Amino acid sequence: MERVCLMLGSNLGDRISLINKAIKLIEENVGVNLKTSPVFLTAPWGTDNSLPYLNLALSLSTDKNAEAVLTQILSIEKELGRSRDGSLNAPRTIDIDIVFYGKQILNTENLTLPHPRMHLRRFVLQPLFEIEPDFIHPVLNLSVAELLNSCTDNLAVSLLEFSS
Ligand code: PH2
Ligand code: MG
Ligand code: MG
Repeated sequence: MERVCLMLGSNLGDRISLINKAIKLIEENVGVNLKTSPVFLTAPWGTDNSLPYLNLALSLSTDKNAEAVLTQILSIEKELGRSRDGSLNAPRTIDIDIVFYGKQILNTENLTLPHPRMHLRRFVLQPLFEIEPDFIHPVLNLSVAELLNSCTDNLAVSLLEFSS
């Protein structure tokens, strides 16, 4: 069994319902859900003219390898109406990214582990900090708490009230 940390994001459609549906499908198809972060309302990173996101982090225990997890999450994204026609940071109903797969370091055409931009993004680090503050980034050798402390991304990240 391996620990896998996922980042969920949505900035199109009924964001909270899409995120809840994604969590359910992840629990059914990826692994045992160990920890779920609160939902955060976050300013769009990497593009000025996009819509605000909801973001949330999950920590799971899985018996699937990283490629198999990726296959499952791509299929869940598709089921929840994710289109990949748009530009790189185009609005999306749901985006599910693998942030960490245990301590695995990987660089293939389909998958880079840990997620190559996670340490540059407060919208990833803040939710992840809520559930895995002591997890050590296997390349940077810093904990999530340390990465958050030294993160220079100042885009707004705030707790969404009344979320589960
Ligand atoms: N995802 C992106 C690009 N920008 N910004 C926020 N706030 N949240 C995201 O999930 C996000 C983003 C590409 O996947
Ligand atoms: Mg993403
Ligand atoms: Mg993605």
